[in-house]
Formats: sequence, structure tokens, C-alpha cells
Amino acid sequence: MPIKSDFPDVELSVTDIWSFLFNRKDREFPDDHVIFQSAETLSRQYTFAQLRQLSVDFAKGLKTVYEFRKGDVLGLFVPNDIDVPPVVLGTLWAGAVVSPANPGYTVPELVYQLKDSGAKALCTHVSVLDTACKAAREAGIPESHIFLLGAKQEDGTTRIKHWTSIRNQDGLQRFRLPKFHPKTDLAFLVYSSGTTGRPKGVRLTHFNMTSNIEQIHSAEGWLTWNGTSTPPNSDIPLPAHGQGDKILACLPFFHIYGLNCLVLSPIYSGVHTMVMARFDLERWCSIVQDHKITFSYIVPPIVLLLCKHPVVEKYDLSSLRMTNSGAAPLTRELVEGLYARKGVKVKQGYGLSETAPTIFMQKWEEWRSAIGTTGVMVPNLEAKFCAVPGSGEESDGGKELARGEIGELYVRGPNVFGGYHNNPSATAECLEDGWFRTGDVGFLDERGNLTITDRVKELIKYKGFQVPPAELEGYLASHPLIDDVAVVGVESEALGTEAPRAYIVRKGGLSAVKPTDAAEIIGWMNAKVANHKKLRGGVKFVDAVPKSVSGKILRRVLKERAKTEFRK
Ligand code: 4UU
Repeated sequence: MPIKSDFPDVELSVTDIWSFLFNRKDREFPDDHVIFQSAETLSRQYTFAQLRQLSVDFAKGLKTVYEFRKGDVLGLFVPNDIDVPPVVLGTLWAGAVVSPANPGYTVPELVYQLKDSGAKALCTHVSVLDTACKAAREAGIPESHIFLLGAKQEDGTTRIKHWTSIRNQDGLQRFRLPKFHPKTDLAFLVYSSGTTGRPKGVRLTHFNMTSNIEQIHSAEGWLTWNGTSTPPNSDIPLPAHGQGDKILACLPFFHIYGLNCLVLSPIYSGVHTMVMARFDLERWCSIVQDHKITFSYIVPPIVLLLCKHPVVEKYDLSSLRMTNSGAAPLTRELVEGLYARKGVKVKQGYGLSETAPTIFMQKWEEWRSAIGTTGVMVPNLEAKFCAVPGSGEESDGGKELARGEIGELYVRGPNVFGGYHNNPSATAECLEDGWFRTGDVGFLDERGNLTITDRVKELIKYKGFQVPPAELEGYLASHPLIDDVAVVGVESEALGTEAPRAYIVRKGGLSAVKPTDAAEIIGWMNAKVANHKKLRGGVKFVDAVPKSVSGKILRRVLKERAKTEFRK
């Protein structure tokens, strides 16, 4: 029997994201309330009314200048910036789809996403303009269809347009918000490798995203724009009356965690959000202290730094009411360690790109009593746990288990994506009758809190970023010294994260391995990929890659082997 969330079902809105955020009848905060502020240049900020106006003007520009039609795709290749929300919301107003990419991508990585998503135009930033232009050219996007966001360059060194000039065109009045079918119209194409293979476009509809915002907010109801909400019965105080919460946004907006929690949700809740271009530990601490930040979404390696790094000692972090960690496993030792050192509380959230994203979250008041778990199911969600194929009797694979038993988690609900873009076979592998196979293994305790014990999919997570092994294997297989290769994630305690390691069969066999080979291969590989995909787990030479009779790499065997090897 599928397990239902303990929260009562929420009545979900069926509307497009723009209307959901900007035409809300029950909105409490005023038009002139500041939502986004740059943590670098404090004078750069947007109120709710500015966001609404800028997004509509930009949408009309997209339609006139680039002839954007319903379903067209805009590639977004930028570091975090307060201009991201109006550009994203404007694209949605135009009926178009946003496909955000990691600004650390190399040219081939970006080309792949631009081509696969079918992006018609590319929004980028001066700091990554060179990569953006090269990739756009290869993907067939003309230079006229590249534009910039971010603080304007006064020296005019680039001939590429700024997004604000796109909204200032003539003849922009004749457009209206298109008619949406929220359950089928796409809003985002984010890239995820899913359970196997290379990154794929995750088709997220308007309804997927608005549902997840409502699922989270109805269950959580804790962040407040002005300090007046009623708190649940607990020891976590509200901010002072009249002073709302302040979020420090340090996670990337291109990833589903940031996209939902830091770009869309603040517009929904009205919570003042300070935006960092990228995470930097000391800057993060000083901004928390100086601006009395009350909440931040973080990832386990940040918790590790906050626990261990000497620089943290210098700062007062006591304004933080709570933090939320997700995207990778977090140990209870780190949660206790951070509380003991700085009095900072951490709760967990758990989700996936394919679920828009949050499916489990720890209740604020249970940050300690449910420590080490990822919390309870969000409303309107069903879950089931199934036997992991190969873990017991062969025939047991996929069999539904009793509540409390350890198995692979499947979920069904309004936030579950519609499938991978142009990839029906990958979709069929993980979606059936609305049930989505997460590739994560765990169990529920009596209170409904989920403990994740393992990951059965290929995916490696370096500091919460996805590293698809198949992509690295694809490159490595083309190296002249390599006959066969498998890449798996190995735990690095020092880094507080998994990192990719390659097991390599060298041409000529083990006896042909030269002392310089490993460094040669690592250097060659690392030059081709974004920073988070580098072979930080090192390489090992083997006489054969373990494979099943059907030729599938036995990653389990290599992961077990890695545990006994020297840790890098
Ligand atoms: C153990 O990482 C994400 C989404 C993260 C997120 C974090 C906090 C969402 C809501 C929130 O509140 O998405 P992807 O697609 O990049 O990666 C998904 C995978 C999962 O399948 C799981 O293996 O990332 C891993 N993961 C976690 N693992 C995500 N959150 C957790 C977690 N503990 N808390």
C-alpha cells in the first residue's frame, strides 16, 4: 500500500507561474517591499512591483525582438544575480521555457545543453561571455540572439546587448499573457542525469513548480516577510516584530534547489533575499553577521566548513534562526558539531530535479529530534519502497515492501516531472503510472521521517553538484592510453563530499602502467570539464572493469573496492 503524507492535502492552484506569483489574491506584502538585493552592491535591489513590471516589459521584448513563441527555449548561462528573477519570470510570461546551465561549464558542455534543449537565444554574463559566444556559435545561435544580464559595463567593451535594452523596444504593447495549460506547458528544462547516462532535460511544467511551492509553504509556514506570522509551538523564536526574515542566497540559481527556493519562493513568500554571485565562506559569514541574516539554504560541504574552518570563529552568526541543508547526505555529527560551535541549527530537505524538487523536509522544531533524517513527506505526495534489484532473491527486485523496511524510494504527486526531453526510453526507465523511481534507498521511521541509506543510481554528487559518470567515461574512453574505464564516486572525508574516481584498464595491461600515466590522464580529463566534474577521487589502474554478463559495469564492486583503498 502506498504511504500518504501525514499532512492534509493542500488544494493546489492550477495556473501559470507568473500569475501564481504576481496575481495572488492572498498576498500580504506591499508592492514596494524589497524582494531581491545584491549582497555585493547593496544599491542593486528589486521590489515586488519592479520585478512584475520588468518581467512583463522583458517578455514583450523577447516576443518582438526575438519572435519568441509559446514553448521556445531560452538558455541561461549566468552566475547568480538579482537580474535572474526578472529574466526568468519574463521568459515565462512570454510562454517560453528557461533552460539554466552551470556557468562553470566548458564550451562542449554548454553546446550539448543548448542543442539538446533547442535553445533559441542565450542569456549570459560578462564573466562567462567568451564560453557563451563560442558555444552559441557551435549550437547555431546567432550573436544577435545573445544578451547579457548583471550590472552594466560602463566602458561598453562588449557589443553584446544588455537585457534591459531588449525590453525597451518600440511596439511592445500589443501582447498579452498567453493562455496556459499549466499541467502540460513547460516552464523549465533543467539538466539531470537521472538514474543512468548523460544529462537529460527534465521537463518541468508550470504546475510542477507551483505545486511544489504550495506543498512546501503549506507544510512549513515558517519564514515571514515582516515577523508577524504565528510560530508553531517550539523553541525557535520569530524575528523581531516588523523585521522579516532575511535569506542569504549562496546556492546556484541554475540548480533546481536554488531555482525553486531562491528565485521563485522568495517572490511567493515576500521574504527579503540577499544574493551572492557565488559562495565564499568568509563573505557568507560576514554578510550573515552584518545584515542579520535569519535563514540560508546550504549544502553539506558548507556545514563542514562552518564546523571546521578557523575563519568562522571571528563572526557572530546568532541571527540565523535556521538553515536548510540538502542535495547530498548530511551526517548527524556535523549537525551537532555546528550547533555546539556556533549555535547554528540545521534541518534537512531532500529532493530531486525530477520532483521540482522537495519531497521530504525536516520540520523546524524537529531539527534535533529527527537529526540525521531528511524529514517527512510533503503534502499531496505518495511514496512506496521497493526491493532493490539484486539485493536479495533476483525475483524480489521491484517488489513493494512493508513500511519501515529499507528499499528504493518511489514517489507520486503533482510535483513529479513529465519525462525527459526527447528521451522516451530514459523516461520509461523511471516513470510508470505516475510513479517516479528516485534511485535513492532508505526507510521511514515510526514518525514518518526518511533516512537515506544508499544511492542505487550511477549519479555521483560532488558537493551537491551532479557528476554523471557516463559522461566522464565517454571522454576517457577516447584517450589513447585507455582500453576500458569505469567512473564511480568515492567518499572524501577531508572534502566532506563524494568525488569521481576512474578505474582504468591501460593499453598493454597493468605491466605497461608508467608512473606519469595517472597525472597525464587526470590533467587531460580535467581540462575538458567543469570544475565539479574533475577527477578529485584520482585514478586507479585495474586489469579489468568488473561487468555483469550483459556487459553492465558493476559499480557496486568498484565502490566497495574504493572503501578499502587509500583515500585521496
Ligand atoms: C541525501 O540535489 C537536488 C535537490 C536538492 C534539494 C535539496 C534541499 C531539494 C530540496 C531541498 O530542500 O537535485 P538533484 O537532481 O541535483 O539531485 C538529486 C539527488 C537525490 O536523488 C539524492 O541522491 O541528490 C541526492 N540528495 C540527497 N541525498 C538530495 N538531497 C539529499 C539529502 N540527503 N538531503
